[in-house]
Amino acid sequence: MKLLLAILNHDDAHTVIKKLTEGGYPVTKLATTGGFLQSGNVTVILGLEDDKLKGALECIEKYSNSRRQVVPTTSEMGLGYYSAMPVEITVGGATVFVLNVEGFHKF
Ligand code: 2BA
Repeated sequence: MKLLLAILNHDDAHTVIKKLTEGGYPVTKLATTGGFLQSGNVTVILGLEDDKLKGALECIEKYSNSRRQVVPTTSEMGLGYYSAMPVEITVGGATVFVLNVEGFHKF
């Protein structure tokens, strides 16, 4: 059995979760915050039998989009002056971790 942790872009999360649920994959949704952008994203947890892993990954990949985003940074110009330098970064699609599960219980 595997535990899948997928960090999704907030804008994709609704569709990804809907498609996973329709596909018969059990999903728990967590509201999370990215450390770098300090903005909201969504993490989903799925406990899956090994033969379901591939299908779940394909579904997440299909409905997660990467985006270019401009973020402000500041740099020191000398003499105490600072300049705001926007930089463009690529965020997502999805960041996915797959873990082996040692035990699974429902009490
Ligand atoms: P954030 O930490 O808010 O990062 C958002 C995006 O900012 C990242 O997109 C990446 O393109 C950029 N970024 C992050 N750290 C950076 C840095 N030190 N310098 C320059 N750019 C940087 P993604 O890589 O697609 O990550 C999206 C979100 O997934 C992250 O949000 C974070 O919440 C999570 N994440 C990504 N990699 C992770 C990891 N190895 N462990 C835990 N969470 C991770």
